[in-house]
Amino acid sequence: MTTVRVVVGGAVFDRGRLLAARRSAPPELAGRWELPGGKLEPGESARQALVRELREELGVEVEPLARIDGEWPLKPPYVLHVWTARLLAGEVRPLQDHDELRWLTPDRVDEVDWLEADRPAVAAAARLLSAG
Ligand code: 9L3
Ligand code: MG
Repeated sequence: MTTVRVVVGGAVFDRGRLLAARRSAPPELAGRWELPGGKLEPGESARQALVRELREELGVEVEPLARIDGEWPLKPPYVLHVWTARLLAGEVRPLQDHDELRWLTPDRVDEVDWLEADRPAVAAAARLLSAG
């Protein structure tokens, strides 16, 4: 039996915009945009992992809000879950694994080349932002 392992991504909202992060590593993903985040560590909840990952990768504190329905396949055994999150404090900086960050209004989320796995969650996040 194989057990799936969860990667959590954050749809980070601030002032009506969604955060997009461009990966700098690994080489096969470099240049593609994602909802920042990473793998759950043993014993961690998705919310805890998201808070830790965004602190490490972006230097900010976020409050996870709600999970976006769905689960998207990554390289086995990983699957992507996405949570909306609110920026609490700090200014995002690409500290790890990213070389550019962009805040996108919901009408402009298609302007960056998202990783395939992230696209459905990005569309859902943009709808949530548009709905206010
Ligand atoms: N991944 C895809 N979309 C995302 C995230 C955060 C991650 N929004 C993929 C990229 C890697 C794997 O999941 O193949 C693990 O991510 P990380 O720990 O390298 O960020
Ligand atoms: Mg990561």
